[in-house]
Amino acid sequence: MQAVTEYLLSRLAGLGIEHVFGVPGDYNLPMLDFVEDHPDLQWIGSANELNAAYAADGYARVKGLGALVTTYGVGELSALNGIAGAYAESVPVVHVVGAPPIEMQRWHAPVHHTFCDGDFDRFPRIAAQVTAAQANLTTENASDEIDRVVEVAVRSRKPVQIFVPRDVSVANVRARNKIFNIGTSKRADNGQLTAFRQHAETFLASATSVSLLVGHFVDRYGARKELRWIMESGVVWAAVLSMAKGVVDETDPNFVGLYAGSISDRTTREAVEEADVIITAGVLLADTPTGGFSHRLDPNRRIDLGVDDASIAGKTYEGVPLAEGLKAIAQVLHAHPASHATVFRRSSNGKPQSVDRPQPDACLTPDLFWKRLSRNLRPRDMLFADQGTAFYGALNIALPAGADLIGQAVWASIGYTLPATLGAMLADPSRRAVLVIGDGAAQTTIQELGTFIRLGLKPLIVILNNDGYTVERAIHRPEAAYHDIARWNWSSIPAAFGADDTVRFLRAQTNAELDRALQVAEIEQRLVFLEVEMEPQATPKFMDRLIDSMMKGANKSLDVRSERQAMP
Ligand SMILES: Cc1ncc(C[n+]2csc(CCOP(=O)(O)OP(=O)(O)O)c2C)c(N)n1
Ligand SMILES: [Mg+2]
Repeated sequence: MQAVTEYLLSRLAGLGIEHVFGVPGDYNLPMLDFVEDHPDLQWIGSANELNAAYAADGYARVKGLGALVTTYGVGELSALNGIAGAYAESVPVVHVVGAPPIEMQRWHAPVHHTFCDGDFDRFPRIAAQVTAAQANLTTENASDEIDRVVEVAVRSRKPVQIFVPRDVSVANVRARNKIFNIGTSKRADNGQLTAFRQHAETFLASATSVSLLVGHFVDRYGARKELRWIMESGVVWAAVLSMAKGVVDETDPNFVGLYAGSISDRTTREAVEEADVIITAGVLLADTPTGGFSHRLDPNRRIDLGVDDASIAGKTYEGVPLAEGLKAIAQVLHAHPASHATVFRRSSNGKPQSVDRPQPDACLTPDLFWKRLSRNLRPRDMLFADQGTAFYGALNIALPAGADLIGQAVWASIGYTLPATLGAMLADPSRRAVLVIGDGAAQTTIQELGTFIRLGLKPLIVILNNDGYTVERAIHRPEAAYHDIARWNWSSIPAAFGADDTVRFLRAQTNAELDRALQVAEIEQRLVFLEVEMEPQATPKFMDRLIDSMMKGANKSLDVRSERQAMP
């Protein structure tokens, strides 16, 4: 026998979780005792529940699963935006909520953190809207329900919620030894898979050029290995959508850049759209990643590899999981490589466009900043870029091999990346983390800086201080006061969050200052907090193109309907 919480924690630890994020409350305190005493788990107290959810999301993106514990009502609702973001971006997070004791719930008692109307189903109803599965534990159902929802999280790559009444959390259940494997997806239908491979073979036989457009599901469903195998064939030109930047090795000669519909670089766009066969792998063709639905991917020339099925020019093969689909394509391409095109020939090198040569004393612009920062990135770095000018600047740089860009391209909640960086660093301490976040976004989640300092983590954190909400200025009435924010003294922020000499503060306003600051950061052994000042209306060129295209796209609700895909 073991306590319900012990059982739950053994499940999480068995799936590779080593850190649990969250905020205590009287309904979850007995659970936290078990976390505290667990030999393989470390409690990471967060400044608030939203940050905990973001941190668990960042952790899950690197480790495959994340977890947080909050209290009833006040705690879980504070986490809700982070949980919904995990859903939108397909990140498996287990959200455990300490709930009032089960007898209180049965009496409909007017207890704290409720509306005192006896409705204990209200918050589970909310959770059902933003999670793939929910469980209300009782002593009778606890082990079955824990297994059921954790399995949903792992298989669907979506968040789940588990309500654990305080008394149930310490009650005994029978232990079991069921094993889950992260990375498992639905089993392939062998007949369908064979039919798909044969069709792909004939479909590709006469193609002299093949493009491959990669989306984030390739990462979420653990299919990077199969993708690399395709790249090794040397006969496809690969591009990524913004949600998948870093999934293809950008130093590969056949990597052709970021595809975002009409706002892509011309060479990238032509390589993707004009190939004889266009293969899409695990893509989500949402508005921002497609430059406002401006993608042109001829359905008749397409092979689409979805999460659970694949299709060729509209003919669908059910039961072909993404990794299997990629493997089948790799087999076909490796069997007849000579018949397809070879190395991609770049007219303007296929990589992001260069920007003007910087003047040392000139004020920094986003494009100059990113050009300089990208020189400092190393293989396997984790680069985080928050919504705002940061994310759109980051999309336009070339990443070193094995480096990843982490951000929220679709949910796009400002402030996400600061706690997500914390989570990701704990998930893989061997990788360096570089975070670039706007002043507006940072003001929403900056409290988690205290946790970095408390844990002795040493990322490079860059605050882009452009005096407010620059991306919003670019969209609508740049001079409006609602784009302004309080002017913080960023140099005193680290001390306010507990730094003594554990943080190095730097500031840069010109190219020369940025150069010096990054040289210092390169050798600094402490957390580096770098404030980069820019003009309030300085925007990355890529973002200008995106906003322009999105505005046009919004006016014509176009062929989106014909492009609408099954969301996994
Ligand atoms: C939680 C949330 N609230 C509001 C928005 C709308 N929004 C998108 S970008 C942005 C401004 C970001 O400002 P900042 O972080 O300073 O970045 P900048 O564009 O100035 O570089 C806002 C308010 C959002 N995406 N998420
Ligand atoms: Mg700003």
